[in-house]
Amino acid sequence: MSQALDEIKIGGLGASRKRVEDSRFIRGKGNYTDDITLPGMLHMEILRSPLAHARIKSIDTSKAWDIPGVHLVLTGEMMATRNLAWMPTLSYDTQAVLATDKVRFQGQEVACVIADDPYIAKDACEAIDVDYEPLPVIVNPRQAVADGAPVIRDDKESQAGNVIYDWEVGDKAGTDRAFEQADLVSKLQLHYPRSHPSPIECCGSIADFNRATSKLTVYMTTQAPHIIRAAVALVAELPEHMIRIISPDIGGGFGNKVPVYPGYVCSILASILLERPVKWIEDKSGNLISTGFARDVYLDGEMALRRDGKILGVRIHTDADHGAFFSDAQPSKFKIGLMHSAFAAYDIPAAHLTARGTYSNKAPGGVAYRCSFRVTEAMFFQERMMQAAADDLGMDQATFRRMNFVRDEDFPHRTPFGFLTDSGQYAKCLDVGLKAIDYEEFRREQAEARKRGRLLGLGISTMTEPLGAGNSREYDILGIKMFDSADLKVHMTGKAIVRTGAKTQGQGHETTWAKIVSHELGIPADDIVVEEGDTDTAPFGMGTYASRSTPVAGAAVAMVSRKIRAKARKLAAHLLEVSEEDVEWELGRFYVRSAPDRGVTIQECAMAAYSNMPDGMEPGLENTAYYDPPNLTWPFAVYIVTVEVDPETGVWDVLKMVAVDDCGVRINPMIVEGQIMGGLTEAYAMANMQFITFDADGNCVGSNYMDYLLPSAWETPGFELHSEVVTPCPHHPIGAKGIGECAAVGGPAAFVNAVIDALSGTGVRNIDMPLLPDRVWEAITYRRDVSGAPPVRSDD
Ligand code: MCN
Ligand code: CUM
Repeated sequence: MSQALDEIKIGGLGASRKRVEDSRFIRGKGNYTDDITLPGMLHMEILRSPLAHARIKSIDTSKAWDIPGVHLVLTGEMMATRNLAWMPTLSYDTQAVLATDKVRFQGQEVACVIADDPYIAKDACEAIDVDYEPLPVIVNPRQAVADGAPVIRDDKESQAGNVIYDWEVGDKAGTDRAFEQADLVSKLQLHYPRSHPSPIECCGSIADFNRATSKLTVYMTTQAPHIIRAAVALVAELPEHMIRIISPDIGGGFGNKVPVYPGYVCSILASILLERPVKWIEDKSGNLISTGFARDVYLDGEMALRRDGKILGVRIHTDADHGAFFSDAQPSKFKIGLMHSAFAAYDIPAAHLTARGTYSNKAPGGVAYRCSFRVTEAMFFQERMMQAAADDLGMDQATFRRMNFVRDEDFPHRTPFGFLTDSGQYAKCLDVGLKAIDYEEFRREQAEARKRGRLLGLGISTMTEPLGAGNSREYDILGIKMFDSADLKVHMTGKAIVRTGAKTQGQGHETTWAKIVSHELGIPADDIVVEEGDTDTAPFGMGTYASRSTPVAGAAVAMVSRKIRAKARKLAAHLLEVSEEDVEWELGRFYVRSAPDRGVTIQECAMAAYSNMPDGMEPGLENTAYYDPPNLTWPFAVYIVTVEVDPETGVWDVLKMVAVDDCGVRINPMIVEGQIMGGLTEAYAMANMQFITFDADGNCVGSNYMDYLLPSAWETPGFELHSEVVTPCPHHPIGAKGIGECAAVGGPAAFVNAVIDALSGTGVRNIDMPLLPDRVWEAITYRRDVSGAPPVRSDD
C-alpha cells in the first residue's frame, strides 16, 4: 500500500504556491542594495556629459575638492594612471569608465565625487568645470556609414570607420534559388526602436575594500554575480578569491542589470583608494539615459512565396545601432545575438541573414530587455513579415501560418538557420487561441463595422524562443562556457538549503527551486530555503537572463536532488537492513519492495546521514551538480489581440487579448501566469506608449517618465491566459521550458499587427512602434507608412 506524499499538498510541481519572497517584499522588509548601510560608508555621485559627441579640452575639479565633506574626485585622467580609464565589455570591445579624450553619448560618465553624503557629492559634481568642444553627431546606422562620417571610436587603432561587425548566417545560394522560383516576393522594412527595461530599482553598488584582509566585498544590483567577480578579477587585477560579490534583493532586472557599468568600477576603485565603503545609487534619469538600452535595429526582409501560400525562402538584413560602445552580453559566436532564431516555428527550406553593427553617439545599447539575445526583434520581424506576406497573397492570416508551421510529427526539426527545435504543438496552440478570440465571428464583425466606418483589427503573433543557453559547446560569454549549477544541503532534521548560480530579480526562484526539490525528494517546500547571489556561498553559475534559470539552474536543482536521493537510498537500505536493490522509492519515502509497510522517510535518512551512517560511508547529505544542457528549450506561444482604432484621432484600444503559452511542465502555474501577464504588459507598453529616441544633436528625447510611460493597472488591458497545451521538454529533467520572456518577445507584433489589420485597404504596411496616436493618425490620413527612426525633431 503506497504511503507516498501528496505532491500538491507539500508544494511540489504543479502546486500554485504563493511566492515565499513576497512575505518580506509586501511588508517593506526586502533587503535591496540601497537598504544596506556599512560603518564609515561614503557616497558617490556621477557627473554625466550633457553633449552626445565632444572633445574634452579640460576638466577643472578644484572647486569640487574645496567643498567640505568631499573625499575624492575621480576623473578619467586619474583612472588612466591605474589603467582603469577603459574596461573590456562582454562583447570583446572596450568601454570608457570615465571619459578621457572625448565624450561619445549624452549621459556618459565624465567624473565622480565621493563625499560624506549623496547631496554633497551631487553639489560637488556640479562644481566641476568641463570644457567641451562639440563634434558632429551620429544617431543612426545610415549616418554611421555615410561618406565623411566622423569616426566615433578613434580611440581604437584598428577602427577605421563606424562598423563594428559584418556577419552572416544561413544558406545564401539556396535562398537565392528560392527567390528565383518564387511566384511572389513579399517585402517589409521596419525599425524596432530603442526601449528601456526601466526596473523600479536603479543600478547601484557598495564597494567595501578591507586593507587588513585584502578582501573586496561588493553589494551590487547584478543579474550575474559570478561573471562580475571574474570581470573584477581580470580588470582590477585582484585575486578572485579575495572578491565577494553579493547581489541582495533586486527590484527588477529585465536585462538592465546584466552589463558591467562604470559606476560599479568607480565605486570599487574609490573604496580601494579611500579604504572605506563607497555607495553608488544611480538616479532614475541616469538609469534611463545611460544603462541597458535594448533593440534599435533596422530590419529589411523579403519572403519568397508560392502562390498557394508555401514559404520557399526568407532573406533578412539587419542594421543594429549599438551606441558608442559594443557592450552587449551575448554568446560570442553570434554577433547579432540569436536573431537567427527568426522563423524557427515555420518550415522554410532556405534562409539567409546578414547583419551589420555600427557605432553611434548614443548610450550603449543592444541586447538587454526581456529578449534572450535579440529574439524579441527576431520574433517581431517574423510575425510582422508573416502578416505582410499573407496580405500580399490575399490569404487568411491563420491559414497561412498553420500551413507553414513545423508539424508535431516533424520534430526534431532543423531550422533554416541551423537551430534544432525539439518539441511543440504549434497548430494546436493556434487553434486554442482562435477559438478563444472567436476568430470567425470577429472577422464578420470587422467587415460589418467597416461598412459603418469603424476600424476593427485583429493581430496574430506566434513565437518560439530559444531559451536556456548553453549548451556549453555553442554558448559562451567571453569564453566562459554557459552551464549552471545547484548546491543542496540537507540538514539532519530533514530541512534543506539550496543555492544556485542563478540570481532571481522578481521571478520567484525562492519559491520554484524549493518545489523542484520537493518533487524529487518529497521534502515539503516550506522546509527548503533558497539562496542565490552570494559568490562566496553559491556555486559558480552564469546568472539569470535569457530565461535560462529554469532550463539550466532549475535542471541542476533536479539533478542535485537526484544525487541526494541516491545517497539517501544507501542510508535507507542500511536503516531497513536490506540490500539497496530491494529498496523502492515513492515520494518522500523508501520502502522494502517485498514489504511496502516497512519504510523510512527522507527525513529519517537525513538524520542517519549525521548519526547512523553505515561503515565506510562519508557522513553528511550534501552535494553539488553542474548542468550543461544538451539543447536550448523551445517554448511556443500564440498571442491574439483585437483592437478598435479611432480614425479621427489615431487612438487605439484593445478589445480583447488571448495568450496561449506552452512552456512545457509548469513548476508553479501561478508564477508562470505572473510572468506572462508581466510580459504582455511590457509588450503593450512598447507597442503603445513607450517613446525614447534621439534628436539630430544626440539629445535623448523621452528620457523621463512623462514620455517613457510605465503602464499601470489603469491603462493595461485585461489578458485571457490559456494553459491547456503542455509539450514537455524532451531533455529537461522535469520537462520544463523557460517562460520569463516569451510574452514580451511575442506580444508586440500582436498589437502592431492588429492596428495594421484595422487599417487594411489603406495601403499602410508599417507604422514603427510605439504606435502613438499621431503616428496612427498620420498613417490613416496620408495613407502612408510611418517611420519612427531617429533623428526625430526635438519638438516631437
Ligand atoms: N517557471 C515555472 N515553470 C516553467 C518555467 C518557469 O514555474 N515551465 C518559473 C521559474 O521557476 C521562475 C519563473 O517561472 O520562477 C521564470 O523562469 P524562467 O523562464 O526560467 O526565467 P528566469 O528565472 O531565468 O528569469 C529571467 C527572465 C528574464 S531573462 C527577464 S529579462 C525577466 C523575466 O525573467 N526579468 C524579470 N521576468 C521577470 N520578472 C520579474 N518579476 N522581474 C524581472 O526582472
Ligand atoms: Cu535580454 S533581458 Mo533578460 O535576458 O535578463
